[in-house]
Amino acid sequence: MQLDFMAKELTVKLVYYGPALSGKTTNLQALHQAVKGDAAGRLMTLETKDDRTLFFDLLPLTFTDGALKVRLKVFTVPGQVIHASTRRLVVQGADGVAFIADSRTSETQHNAESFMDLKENLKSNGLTLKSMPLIIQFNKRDLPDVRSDEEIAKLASQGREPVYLAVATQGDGVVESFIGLLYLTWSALEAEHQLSKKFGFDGGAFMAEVARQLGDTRPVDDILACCVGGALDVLSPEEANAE
Ligand SMILES: Nc1nc2c(ncn2[C@@H]2O[C@H](COP(=O)(O)OP(=O)(O)O)[C@@H](O)[C@H]2O)c(=O)[nH]1
Ligand SMILES: [Mg+2]
Repeated sequence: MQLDFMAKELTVKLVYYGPALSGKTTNLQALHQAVKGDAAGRLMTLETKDDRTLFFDLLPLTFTDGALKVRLKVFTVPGQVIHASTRRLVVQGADGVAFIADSRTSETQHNAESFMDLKENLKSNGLTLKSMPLIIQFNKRDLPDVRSDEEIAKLASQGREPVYLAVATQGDGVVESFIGLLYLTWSALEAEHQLSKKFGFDGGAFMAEVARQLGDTRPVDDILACCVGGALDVLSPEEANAE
């Protein structure tokens, strides 16, 4: 997080992580398309001809609640094994992470490897998985041979992270995942920096504004309730740093 006190501007870094081809870039494209009005900047994506992310994608989004201007920089990482050093760079200074898993049973191993890789890369940046606001999205629910809803619900019930189901190519679950991630991230930043007290920043109004700009007019609580497991609780800084 970067805070410009004079300009009352907060810059938050969100990272979409996951194995190659799980749908990270597609999530950003769907978010970009969902934005109503001029909250979104240009989606910068660097793709090779086989449509794999070469470096990273960056989607800038800007929202305000009146008291504070919040710039969200949403990044993706390249999933291929050879881009390990790039992934380490991209997670540097991340305030929140969405892990995009491929739901197909054939991809279970790749998901697990990527999750371990995330853990390692956070560690090498002095961050821990436990203290990082994190949501998990099981994408590609439209394909055959995916892990069943029951299986994912069971997995979700075993972990702390909120879990979402998605078909990113159709935009399903994309905004819900993003709102869940933003909620967790904002709650963690609030716990650490007391933004509401310092700036009169209204987190609830801010979340509602973001959802509205993404074309989702439901009450924020209803959007947050779309997760199929895990909890949208935030650990206190003390809890997060405890071993
Ligand atoms: N069937 C299906 N294909 C998807 C879905 N999400 C992404 N894809 C496809 O998976 C491929 C890789 O997606 P991409 O977003 O580039 O993956 P990334 O490597 O994680 O950035 C592309 O061909 C997408 O169209 C989905 O929900 N369902
Ligand atoms: Mg990509």
